[in-house]
Amino acid sequence: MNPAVFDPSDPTLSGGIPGASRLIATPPGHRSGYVTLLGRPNVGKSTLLNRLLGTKLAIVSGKPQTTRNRIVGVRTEPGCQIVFLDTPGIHKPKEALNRFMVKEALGSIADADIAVVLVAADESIGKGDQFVVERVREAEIPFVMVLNKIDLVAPTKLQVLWEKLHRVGQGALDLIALSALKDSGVSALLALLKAHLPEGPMFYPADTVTDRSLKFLLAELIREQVFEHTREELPYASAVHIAEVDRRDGEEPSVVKATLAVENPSQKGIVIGKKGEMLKRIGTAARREMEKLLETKVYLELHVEVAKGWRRDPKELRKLGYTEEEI
Ligand SMILES: Nc1nc2c(ncn2[C@@H]2O[C@H](COP(=O)(O)OP(=O)(O)OP(=O)(O)O)[C@@H](O)[C@H]2O)c(=O)[nH]1
Ligand SMILES: [Mg+2]
Repeated sequence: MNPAVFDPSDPTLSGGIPGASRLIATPPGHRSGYVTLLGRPNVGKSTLLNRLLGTKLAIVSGKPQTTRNRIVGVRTEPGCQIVFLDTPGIHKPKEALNRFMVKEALGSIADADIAVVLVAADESIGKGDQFVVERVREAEIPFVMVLNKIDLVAPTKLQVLWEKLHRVGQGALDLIALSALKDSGVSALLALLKAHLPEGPMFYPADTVTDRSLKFLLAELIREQVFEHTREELPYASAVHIAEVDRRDGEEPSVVKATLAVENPSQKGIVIGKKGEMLKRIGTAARREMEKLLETKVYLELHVEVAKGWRRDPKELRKLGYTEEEI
């Protein structure tokens, strides 16, 4: 499915809490609200967001700290609109980029009607998870504990995890075990959220899926392939900027001009690869994903540049879109 993308020039939607300033007429009894998806890195927040929306909106990878920004995903059905917030994994931040990421995640709590705290069944439930629950409790918002990735563990281990989750998640509305990847238990979570949402209006038009710009979504598709194809520091030292999109209909290819920024010349060498092979692999895979999103052929121009130490430099961070104004 090709998600309808938020159009910043649309007068029905404007800054602050996205869309909240101009409300769309809705019938009595309509329910709505903001639901933030929180948890440590790699627990499956973005996978769950995509499942809840029935479309690929957020990028996913097997490596932690994939998501860097808060991403709104809107689910509209008769009588109900849920505005989900996918968030970066909460971790101990070292660089300015990581501080931005954690702020994005923790900041979402204040905007939420309900928080969903995810933990992964293939990892032990520990201090990091406890930290997330404590932040939610502090904010005094209702929360649901989700044990994700249950497809990865034996039933006996599940029992032990479940008991631990009960202790860690004291005060939760409910606990739900699910597999976002295998789409098992996700409808139970949805039903629970709907039951606890307050009555309220639609915040977004029914066909809106996200508040994120097309440029943002396209940049993320390149970053996803960098995470997929490179190792060690490179995924974390990479950022993508889309300079230009010329979107076409029908047979003509859309043109996307993008820059992949890395932190130093040696990373540039690796990401380009021998005879440009690595960059070609990243570009080809990203282009295929872009073609699904745009529903046209895509011509992708992808350049690599060095933005020295960008993760530590607030000015560079802003240039690459890691700024609170972008929310
Ligand atoms: N087996 C299994 N894998 C899952 C499940 N949910 C997510 N994953 C995998 O877990 C990895 C991380 O998923 P993401 O959705 O990127 O996790 P995240 O919490 O958004 O990660 P960050 O953005 O880094 O915080 C990916 O390889 C997913 O395919 C699940 O239910 N079962
Ligand atoms: Mg994510």
